[in-house]
Amino acid sequence: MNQTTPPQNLALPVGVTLDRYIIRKQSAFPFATGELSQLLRDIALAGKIINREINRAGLIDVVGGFGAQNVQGENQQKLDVIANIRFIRALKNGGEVCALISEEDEEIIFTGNDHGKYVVAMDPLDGSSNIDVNVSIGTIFSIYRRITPTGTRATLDDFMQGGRKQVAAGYILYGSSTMLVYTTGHGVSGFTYDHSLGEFFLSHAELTSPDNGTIYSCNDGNFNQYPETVRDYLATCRERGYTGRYIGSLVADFHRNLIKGGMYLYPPIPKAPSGKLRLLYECYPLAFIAEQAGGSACDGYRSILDIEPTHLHQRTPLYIGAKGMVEELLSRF
Ligand code: AHM
Ligand code: MG
Repeated sequence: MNQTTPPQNLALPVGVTLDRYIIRKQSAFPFATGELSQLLRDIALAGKIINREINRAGLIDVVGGFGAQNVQGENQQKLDVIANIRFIRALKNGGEVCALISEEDEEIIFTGNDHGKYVVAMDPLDGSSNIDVNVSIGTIFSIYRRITPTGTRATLDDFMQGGRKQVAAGYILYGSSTMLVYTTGHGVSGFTYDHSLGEFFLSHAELTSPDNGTIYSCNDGNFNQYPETVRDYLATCRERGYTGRYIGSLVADFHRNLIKGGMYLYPPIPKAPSGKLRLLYECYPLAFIAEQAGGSACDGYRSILDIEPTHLHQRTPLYIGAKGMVEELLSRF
């Protein structure tokens, strides 16, 4: 190799820390005051803390049911509660967020920072049924600039702006490695956590979804209850010899499909007639990322981002992933 020419990958930003990357990209943010940058860094910090708790989950008595139920009537795991507390604390301390909503809390949580310009919708620990079996789980977040005047108390309207008004969205995947993936509407970037250094490093400078794929991800146990259109589509997938992969952690299933090419499906079923997943803090943020990566997300009729929100914990059917797969399914409805 020519000694004076650096290897090509050294010329790329891959390997830069998340903090440095966010600061460098700040000028591309819609409101480049530095507050959104700080907010993203606060979320990353909370993610590191949760990552530590998850890694210790087998060692200390944090695994298992907490006894309480969340607003959807599901048993909360202890780590759900811990993750919720960690995120709320990080966002309160940060000062950029005036209010947030969480899957774990029925009502809006006010941070006390009425001068904060942003509101956040989050699922602090998704895929919680996988916690106590050491399977990948994730955090999902969505950020809006508030529409109510700063200095006043945030209201429901700040959260009801619709998916297209998100200024940033992302997820943290606690998997075989921990990754933070986010978008501010200028493509999708992925960062991998280095435990020994305590830093997220840019590992996926520009995440793009393959145009098409051969992986379908859904709960096969619900197959007979799916709408006929979905059953027909899945039958076609099987005839074509596609691969079925389902972890049961939305972030992990979405992430795999984003890298490899596939579609995640959670159709309406009798026990969840509007679908299971929540629009504001599960579907909107992942749909924003999917579209930014060149993929697609719909509820069977329209883009997820075009669904009008009506309440904080609203649910929707979700079909998300490679554009070609989502479009083929959509064409059958
Ligand atoms: P949760 O928010 O209670 O963890 O539920 C969401 C999860 C998703 O991560 C996952 O894809 C889905 O629920 C699995 O549901 P099911 O067990 O019905 O297949
Ligand atoms: Mg969830």
